Amino acid sequence: MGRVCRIVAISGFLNAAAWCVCHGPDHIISAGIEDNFRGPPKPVTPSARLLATEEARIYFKLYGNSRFRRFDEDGGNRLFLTSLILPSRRICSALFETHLRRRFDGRFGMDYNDFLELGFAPFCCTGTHKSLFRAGIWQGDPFDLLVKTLRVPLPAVELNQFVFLTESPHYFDIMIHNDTTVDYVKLILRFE
Ligand SMILES: [Ca+2]
Ligand SMILES: [Ca+2]
Repeated sequence: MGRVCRIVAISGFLNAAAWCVCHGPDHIISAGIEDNFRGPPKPVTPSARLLATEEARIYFKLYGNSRFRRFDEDGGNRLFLTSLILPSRRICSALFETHLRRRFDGRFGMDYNDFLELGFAPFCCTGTHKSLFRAGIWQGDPFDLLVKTLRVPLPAVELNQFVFLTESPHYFDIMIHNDTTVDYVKLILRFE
């Protein structure tokens, strides 16, 4: 079913910035398994562009292949890189979800500077291969919060621009740095 746009009357005037409502079921694209971090580690599938980012090149240079994190893999100072493939359909709404566990107890440790980056590697500021989200993972949380499910709404217009202006396959790239264990990653999409 298509998208429905509603015209809103405010104070007797029609508001041109009408809001739109997505219909149809959720379409889920995921990687990893929702098993609450149960071992053994499961493989990641980073795109070539994600592997070519500056952060990945630094890890390769310093540690070879020994410091890349898989799903459900614990340990400090490991870079998590994986990618999901977007379908060639016009997206109406998008929500990213992941389940994370911090390595330390929050009072002392190196997870304070961990961050999540989402978008299209090499995560430029402009153009189609840009970053859509980058922020600290644990900043502002209570010390005793060690596990959480993180949900990030994403701009559908940016996802559609990438899907329709670049060649397939359309990789949605995910980076998590670098003392945080990852249970799974998921994109919840609805289409127009
Ligand atoms: Ca860290
Ligand atoms: Ca898992």
